[in-house]
Amino acid sequence: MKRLIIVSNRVAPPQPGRAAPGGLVSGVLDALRNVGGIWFGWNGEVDDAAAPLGQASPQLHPLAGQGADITLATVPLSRQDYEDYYCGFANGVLWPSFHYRSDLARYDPCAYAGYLRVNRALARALRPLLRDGDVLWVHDYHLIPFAQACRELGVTNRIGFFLHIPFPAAQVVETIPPHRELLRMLRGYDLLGFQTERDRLACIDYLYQQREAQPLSPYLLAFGGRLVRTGVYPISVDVAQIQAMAQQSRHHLLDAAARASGRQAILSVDRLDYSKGLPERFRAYEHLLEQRPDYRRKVQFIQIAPPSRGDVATYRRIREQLDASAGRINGRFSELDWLPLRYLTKGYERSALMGLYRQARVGLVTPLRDGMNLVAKEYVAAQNPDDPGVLVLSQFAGAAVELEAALLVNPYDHAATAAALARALDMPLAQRRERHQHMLQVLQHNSQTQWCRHFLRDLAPVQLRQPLVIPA
Ligand code: GDG
Repeated sequence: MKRLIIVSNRVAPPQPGRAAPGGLVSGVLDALRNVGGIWFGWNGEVDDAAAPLGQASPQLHPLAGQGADITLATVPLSRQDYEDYYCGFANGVLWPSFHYRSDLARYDPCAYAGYLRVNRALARALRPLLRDGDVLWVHDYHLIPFAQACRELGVTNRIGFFLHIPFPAAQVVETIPPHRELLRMLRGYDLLGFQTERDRLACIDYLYQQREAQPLSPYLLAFGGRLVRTGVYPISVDVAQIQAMAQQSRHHLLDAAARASGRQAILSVDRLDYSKGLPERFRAYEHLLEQRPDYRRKVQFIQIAPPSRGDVATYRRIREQLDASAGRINGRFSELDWLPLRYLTKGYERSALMGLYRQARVGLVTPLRDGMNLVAKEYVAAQNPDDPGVLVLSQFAGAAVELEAALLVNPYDHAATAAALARALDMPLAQRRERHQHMLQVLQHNSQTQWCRHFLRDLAPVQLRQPLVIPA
């Protein structure tokens, strides 16, 4: 059986006694558990004393208790590499640009050079661990050049790439100064996987416009003299695991505040990121309280927002903006016995979070752009099917393609979002059940297991009926 080699920016395995992992990690482990292999990437540590990643050899740790033989192979990053590759180019340029926020991108040629340097160094570090027949699955925008770097070292194994974030329209990609050189490096992959058809089409459209690739069939490209397949694989969640966690959660975080008062909870959970639409969402809630005084005291909005990427300046700014906005809303509407908004900038244990989802009458998930958004799927999975809550979901999240039975909103339209909130709060039980059942069926059909299975199936060599001449 072939080994699977997962390559991701961060290797973050579950720790004994710590919170159960989120969708990406559990999806990756699910894939590895079936065949065994290696999970390779950064260990999350920044080593101030180290020189930029050069000849680093990965630290190897077996991952116990998984059934198959799984090894974690990790490297630390030097301060310079962390600043250039991670903060500077990946999160300073690619993340904002791919989320249609070119205005927030700060391009620095040195950071881009660092991004390429780290990708090459990671490929060199992995190379000695590879065996013939290993299949490589590379994750996300940090690692666009990774396959090309492997090819330059003589690696001929199958290599697939999955983009977790949106692929934007060609004109937006073109705002990234080295876009051509960068995206040309995708030709090192055998399979390019996306969350939605919209993302897949945007990518091939860009490659055709740049004359980098030509279509051979709807899903096959001739790209740099190689045959490259494309496909759509919506990431999902483990419904049974979430149901069990939500039911068993002993952390009834809402009990004290909500149960006593009978207030309905509106819940949002996001990494503190400008793509998640928090200021717009706060504005929508404020609009609801302004226009509909009858809801005051009857609802409570809980926003959980663990900070992330605090070393990137744009993330510090969004935090300041939200502190001010939360203060204004609570200042305007609070009563001695009612706090309209609970804004919590810290993380919670996963099982507690699933319990909280189940108790919230409304799940409010309104990113301005999102590859998929697992919170939306987790919220649906965690509900009590007999008395489910209502999902209010941004039309710009990848999840909206599958979860069309949610109340879909344009997050830039705060009045419409406020109206959807009111509709969700008032929705009769029969309609809540019908919508929830529809969404649950979708999650059971497009499961987390299917995400892995379909990607790996399509990464197998393409069987052609007749030899193909691939244009150079
Ligand atoms: C990227 C793409 C795509 C959040 N707060 C806590 C916590 N979380 C967990 C959630 C969820 C995960 O973090 C967030 O996942 P998302 O999908 O919502 O967003 P990104 O982090 O931006 O992920 C996204 C995803 O990749 C997968 O492909 O869906 O579009 O941007 O699982 O539950 N978990 C715990 N405590 C918290 O306080 N334990």
